[in-house]
Amino acid sequence: MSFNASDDAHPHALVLSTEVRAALATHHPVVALESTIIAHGLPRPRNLRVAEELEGIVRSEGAVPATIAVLDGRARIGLDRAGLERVATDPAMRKLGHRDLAPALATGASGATTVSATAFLAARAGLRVFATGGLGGVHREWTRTQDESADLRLLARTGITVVCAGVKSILDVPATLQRLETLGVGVLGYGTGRFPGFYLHSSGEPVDWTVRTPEEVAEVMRAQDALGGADSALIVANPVPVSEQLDPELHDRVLAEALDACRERGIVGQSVTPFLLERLMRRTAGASLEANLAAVRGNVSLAARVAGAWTASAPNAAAHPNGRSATSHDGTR
Ligand code: PSU
Ligand code: MN
Repeated sequence: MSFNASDDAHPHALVLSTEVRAALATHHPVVALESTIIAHGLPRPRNLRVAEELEGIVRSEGAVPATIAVLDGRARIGLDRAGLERVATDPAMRKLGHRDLAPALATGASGATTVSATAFLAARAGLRVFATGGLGGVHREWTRTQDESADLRLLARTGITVVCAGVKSILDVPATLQRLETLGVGVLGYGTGRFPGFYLHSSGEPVDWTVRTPEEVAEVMRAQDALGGADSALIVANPVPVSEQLDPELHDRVLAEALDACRERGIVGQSVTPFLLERLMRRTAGASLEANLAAVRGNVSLAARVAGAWTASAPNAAAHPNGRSATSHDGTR
């Protein structure tokens, strides 16, 4: 599939920052960063500082950050300081999954992008590496609510490498891993044979493949391409260090209580994940937030190194041929 700038009703559906566009053109490493964690996953005003810190981590590893969000009906790939500030502070910022992108563009809405929307836009723009905290997945109440994050199906059909600390531990982790297997999404444990547990170093679940360096991740990406192109995602599951994880006993106790509260209040749909994350933060006196941030920082740093290893090993594969024609220039930076 390709969509072309000149014959599209929304000719500038994707707007790349000048810096991101230049990086892609010169095969310089770029890392996509999602914005839902900033707008809806972290408390204000710390969220803006975190957004800037994460971009700084990407830069310190020699890559270009591309935080992704929709502003006034335009999908932005790479935000300037004012854009980041809007994502972090504007109370009208919606939460946009992949399916929300078209209505948001058509109506001129603004919103932060989840993993599903960010991965979609990043791949369309020609980016291959993406960092986040924890993926969405199958919720523990699935048999009653059928709540499975759109992240999973989108990753099943998007060729992007996602560095994350596993899936959020508020989810049914074994069920989510089963779905990833069914959907054909590759999972690599980074330096571990266990799937990470987001706030926790380990979820206790095994992974089938372990890699130990950014170069090894890049080799797997090249092998995807050698097999005819990455048409599903590669998850690099990077655990938070044991020294920075949430106390597992505290985690289990507080999570059980938060899940009860969520059920009692009848919270459903897009509000479930932000509710649970916020509840955990309050009931652990901020300890879950620190573990979440430690995980995200580690993922962003690793993603930048993976992007570097990948552009070094496949210098002409840095841009996706379909993505580039759908993009335009925003005149910043
Ligand atoms: N990782 C975090 N914090 C978050 C999220 C991920 O550390 O807030 C967001 C991501 O944007 C992910 C979303 O896509 O939570 C999942 O929401 P849902 O379960 O409603 O699909
Ligand atoms: Mn959901």
